[in-house]
Amino acid sequence: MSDMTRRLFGKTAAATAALAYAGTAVPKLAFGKPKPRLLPFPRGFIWGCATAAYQIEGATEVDGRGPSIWDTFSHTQGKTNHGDTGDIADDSYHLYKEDVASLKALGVHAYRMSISWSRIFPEGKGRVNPKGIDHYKRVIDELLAHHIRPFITLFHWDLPQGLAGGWQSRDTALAFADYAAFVAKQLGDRVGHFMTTNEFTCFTDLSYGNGQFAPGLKLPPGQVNQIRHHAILAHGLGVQAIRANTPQGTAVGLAENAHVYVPVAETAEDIAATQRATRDRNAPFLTAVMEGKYIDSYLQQAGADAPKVQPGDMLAIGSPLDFVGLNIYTPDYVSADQSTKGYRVEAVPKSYPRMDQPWLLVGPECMYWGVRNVCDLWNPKGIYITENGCSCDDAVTDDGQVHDTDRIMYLRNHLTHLQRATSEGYAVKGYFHWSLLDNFEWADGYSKRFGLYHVDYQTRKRTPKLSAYWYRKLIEYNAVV
Ligand code: GBH
Repeated sequence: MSDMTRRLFGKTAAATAALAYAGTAVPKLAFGKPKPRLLPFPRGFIWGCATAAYQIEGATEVDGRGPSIWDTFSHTQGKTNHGDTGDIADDSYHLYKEDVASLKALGVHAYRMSISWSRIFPEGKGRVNPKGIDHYKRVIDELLAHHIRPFITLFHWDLPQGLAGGWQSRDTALAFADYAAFVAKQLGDRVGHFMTTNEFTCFTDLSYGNGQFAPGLKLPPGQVNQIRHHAILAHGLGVQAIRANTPQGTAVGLAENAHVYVPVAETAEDIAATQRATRDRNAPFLTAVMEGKYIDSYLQQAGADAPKVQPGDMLAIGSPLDFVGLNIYTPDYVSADQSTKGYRVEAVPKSYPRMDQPWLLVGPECMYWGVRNVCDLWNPKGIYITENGCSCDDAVTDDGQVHDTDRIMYLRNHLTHLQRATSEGYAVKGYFHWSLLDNFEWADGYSKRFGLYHVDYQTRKRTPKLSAYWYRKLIEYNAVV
């Protein structure tokens, strides 16, 4: 034991270690071999992986699929890195059985996937393409045959190109409800969990406000607020449509990348400030969905740019949910202050650690606080982490393996903080890793890799990374390992 250790702990190293174990019953394996020290998750916790249709499927012109705005956008010069498109992607449309085998090898209980709207309704509304829905029945049956539960997202950004005006048009929300009703009716016998939409801000603000995502428009704030309103209206009408067309007990929710606020210090003041920030900064989306209204601070700030709301809209938007899906990647730090808002969101210093993306700030406490803030504010029936993961500079080395110890570091830390949330009794029921396999990372094309499986884009060969091994062990132990 070093002098430093003695000074810090005033005990022998052995005593310090014993203290760390105190109160932790060391679980035994069936054969009496002691398990390593574990941070256990509740029994029945659901472990899964997530993907989205346009990012993995390819086969964009197969079996009658209609074009989506992401086909148009990715084929427009200068919109994606290297001009990459989703034309082939991981070719999961054809290789779905291999993907299910990969899921099986991980031992996951569930798979979150999305449906391509324009495979089902090639023009977005009207004519149905039976081959589209048949494809998803096959994929889902393959999952069920391997005892993997499908969690279905109806909309993950690939809006049918045929819908005039896209999300600028209120009609798109109505078309979404019709699409949701049809899919729910077709798949409701096989699917226990539906999510309406994925990440409002990405297909509204980033798509119509700053032009980074399809359709790549830069509209003024008033129009963007109206688009946001159409998006959450689509969600609300979608919830009603799914409920009306599925058996009792079908769980309906959404997947939202709410801003997550972490208190600078875990004091009562800073914790209260994170709650205020959570409610305030998520006002156009999650707050509106959870409360069925636009809160005053949002309306005041928007002024004349506030969305035009029709009678009945807010009732639909506030439709009760069975679960809230949170896509959590990064934190923002908040402290209490004397302003009228009562909180301050701290600026991010240049030296803040990140994964292989400028926006991917590493702050594993976001898992705990993301769950806690949402529970403390709105007490939803359940929460799923519908996405969490990171991009790393992964490569297959000479030994044929991908040694992504950085992803394991990220995962172990994030899941440790998620475990804190479950151990304190917050109603988190499952976790979906983003992503099962490397895929089309939107405007970043294929340059950013998020998978537990590496994909070779010449051959479409999938190779499990070291993190896949780690995730398999986590699931086996149902504990952070
Ligand atoms: C999720 O978005 C998506 O649901 C998923 O499809 C995606 O593949 C995954 O995460 C990984 O990115 O370039 O600085 O303007 C996560 C939220 C919102 C994070 C858009 C990146 C762009 C930031 N994303 N954001 S920036």
